[in-house]
Amino acid sequence: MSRRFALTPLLALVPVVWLTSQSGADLAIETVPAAITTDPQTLVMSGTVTATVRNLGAGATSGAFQLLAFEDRNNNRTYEVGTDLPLGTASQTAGIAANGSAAIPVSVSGTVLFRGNIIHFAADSNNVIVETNETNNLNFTGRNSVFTGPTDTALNLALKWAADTFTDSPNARSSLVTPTVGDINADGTPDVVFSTY
Ligand SMILES: [Ca+2]
Ligand SMILES: [Ca+2]
Ligand SMILES: [Ca+2]
Repeated sequence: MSRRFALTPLLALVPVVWLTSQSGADLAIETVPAAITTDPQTLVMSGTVTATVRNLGAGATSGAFQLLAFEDRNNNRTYEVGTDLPLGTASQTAGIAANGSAAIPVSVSGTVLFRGNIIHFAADSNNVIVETNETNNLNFTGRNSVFTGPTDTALNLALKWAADTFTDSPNARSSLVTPTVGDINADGTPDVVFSTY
């Protein structure tokens, strides 16, 4: 009899542990806003932006989790309280099915270091969803930015003006001042003004 009573509490714990580890959810941020409105003078970022979170796993999420937007001030691509700047959080209360996604709006507010700075988003920032991969929950603005240079970067120099063809003082070889640009004769075309000797 004493052996039967000893096993009962142990068996009651087993299903709880099994269900949690077998949920199979895996949150990842699929898309983030291309840009977030920032006042160029005050550097205050504001507005509502939307990030899309996808469940890459084979199991649905259960329970609410938090989405965090922040400025990564120590550039380590993770959020540290007291170091990084939190800009806003949103709660996703509905579950996300396997391979399903949710567009989550986040109200952001804060003064960033400079206009256009990269903003990070972290899914399940409060770490309540057990996932098969906990290392892919971040994404950030500008990630898909690419540099598009001119198709032909070769310099094709051409002589625009020659001093000896000037109407005034074609024999002058030096200038006293830094050339100034202005539309002197109001014809809509900028003029270059300087004195020579
Ligand atoms: Ca994940
Ligand atoms: Ca950080
Ligand atoms: Ca998690």
